[in-house]
Amino acid sequence: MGNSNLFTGIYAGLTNTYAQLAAQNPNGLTLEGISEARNDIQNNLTLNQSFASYLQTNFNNIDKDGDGIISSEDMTNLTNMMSAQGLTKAELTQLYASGASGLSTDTINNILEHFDDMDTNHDGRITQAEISAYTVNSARQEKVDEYAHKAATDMSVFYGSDSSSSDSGTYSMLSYRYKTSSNS
Ligand SMILES: [Ca+2]
Ligand SMILES: [Ca+2]
Repeated sequence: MGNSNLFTGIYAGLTNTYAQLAAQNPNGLTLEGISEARNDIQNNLTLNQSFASYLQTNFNNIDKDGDGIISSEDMTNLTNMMSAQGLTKAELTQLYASGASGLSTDTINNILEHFDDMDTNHDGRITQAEISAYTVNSARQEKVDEYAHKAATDMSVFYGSDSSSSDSGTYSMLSYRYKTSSNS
């Protein structure tokens, strides 16, 4: 997953959908304006209904100053808030399904499956930082597991069995001690 932000497509999708809706409502984007735009057959092919639906159902939260209009400032606050606080499971599920999020099914399933483990501050929201930290930890854990496995394999070679003890000219001091103590 690297350091790229997985949610960039979601922010861009919401912002672009807002821009499209705002352009059709030059006097300000109201809840009614979103509803009309969603029902307007001329928007059928161009309006992303998932993003538009999100703006509609979360209208009052997005319209922080309560003037009944989602301004571009309200949108900036929304994406900044999402970026800082993260997305809920429900938001991820809904916005991923927009088809414009850029998130693969594998990626989203992986996140949803490990959501609670990734959500290290347990606020019900997942941030890019939490996902990155989890990914790094997982990679590290895989290395630890790999190393432990390799070490265990090396150990059995290292100590060998009694039948193979004769063919070894490369015993280390540790194995020499081991053999010595086991023979005494
Ligand atoms: Ca407003
Ligand atoms: Ca969190």
